Amino acid sequence: MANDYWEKEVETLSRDKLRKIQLERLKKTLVNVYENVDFYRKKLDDAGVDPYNFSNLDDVEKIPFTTKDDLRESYPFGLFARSMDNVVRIHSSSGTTGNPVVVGYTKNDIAVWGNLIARQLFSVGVREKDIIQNSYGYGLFTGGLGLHYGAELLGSTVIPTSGGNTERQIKIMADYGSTVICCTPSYILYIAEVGKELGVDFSKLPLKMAILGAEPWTNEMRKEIEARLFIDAIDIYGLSEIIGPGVSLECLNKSGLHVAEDHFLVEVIDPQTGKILPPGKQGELVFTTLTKEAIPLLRYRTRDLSVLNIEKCSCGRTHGRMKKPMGRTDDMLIIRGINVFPSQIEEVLMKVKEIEPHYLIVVDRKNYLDTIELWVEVSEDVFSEKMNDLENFESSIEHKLFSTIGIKIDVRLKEPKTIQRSIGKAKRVLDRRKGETL
Ligand code: DLL
Repeated sequence: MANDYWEKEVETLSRDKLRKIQLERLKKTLVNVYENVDFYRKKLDDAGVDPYNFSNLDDVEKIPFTTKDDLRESYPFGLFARSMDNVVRIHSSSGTTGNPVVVGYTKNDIAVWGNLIARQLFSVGVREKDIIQNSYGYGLFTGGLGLHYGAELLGSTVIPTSGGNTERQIKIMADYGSTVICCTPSYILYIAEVGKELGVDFSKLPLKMAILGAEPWTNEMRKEIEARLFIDAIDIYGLSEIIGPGVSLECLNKSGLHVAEDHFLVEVIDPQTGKILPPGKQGELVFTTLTKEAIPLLRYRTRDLSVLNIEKCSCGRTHGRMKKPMGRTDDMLIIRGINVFPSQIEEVLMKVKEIEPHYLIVVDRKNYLDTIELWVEVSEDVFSEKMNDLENFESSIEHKLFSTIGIKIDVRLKEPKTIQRSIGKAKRVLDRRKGETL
């Protein structure tokens, strides 16, 4: 079934043809931003890039990067290449500090986005008969509305539940027979937990798939989710700046997320030097939009870390795959000089059978020294069973963490349901060095 295509020709283009299309579209994008966005006219002039004579895709490295700060500094509409007469939708993503990033869409941008999502959902076997419970937040966040229109275009039935009200979500899932759910990986775990409390047997529900993203999650977490809900868990990636969800999606092989390369030019760069890295090397993802009209971005630095693979996939698709993003350059914790990613900790943790997939990494500085604690819940049974032996259990996890990551992390086992649950993006790190509080 998944060997059917929504747009076979585009999805299976040879790399050569794909590059030709990318070059044509990049040329148009360069002219669009040069003629309509002061910021880019200056940037391209300064870099000596002539948008009217751009003839080689490899010259992309001459184009300057765009950063989140550039977007924040041009708040709200400074990077728009179209007037408001042509912009039909606004979304924004709120950072914790500074101005939010604001993005706009023309009618065509919305149509392209919907088609992309439809193509991606189709690629994992979603069809007209499916009932999609869309539990991504509706509103300024791109998740809810972004998936909504693509799912409708595909012809599936969409239930726009948005996030939250978890008991109602479960009732709807059971009563309306949702076959697919879209939400964050942390929220589906919460749904599983509440469902269990309500006595729901997920193996008896029609639910068969979850489209999970908007935050990093490991393959170990995937196994946990699939086992608890008796479903396939598929990774979806995207960011507001580039379009929202729909930048890439895994196929059923679950071996990398296919980037919609006819709409986005993807590069992986060395975050320190800015140099392009070859496929197979880990670095920062950089995207250039190739068809966006309202707010096209050139070489946008995502800060997300991944690895590219441009080999043809056994699903038949030729669009390159990005490895599950393992985190962001700015998520990296530096603990007494050692670099640690939350995803490394999650990977080790999820292999320990007795613990629950709810954790928080607490970083602090005491007497000028960085400290790192891992708060993790254990199930009710384990908590009472191992009550006398918790210390030993903690040390055994500490040992596992040390042998994989090379740093001493103090494990604090917590009673069930003491770590905050999330309905959207989970907060996995509490960095008290930055003054963060619970
Ligand atoms: O999170 C868009 C989205 C909605 C993606 C629904 C998938 C599903 P932002 O709020 O702008 O947009 O956040 C974008 O979230 O740069 C990554 O750091 C992170 N992120 C998104 N998807 C994934 C994923 C949406 N599958 C930021 N794995 C990105 C890891 C992800 N990180």
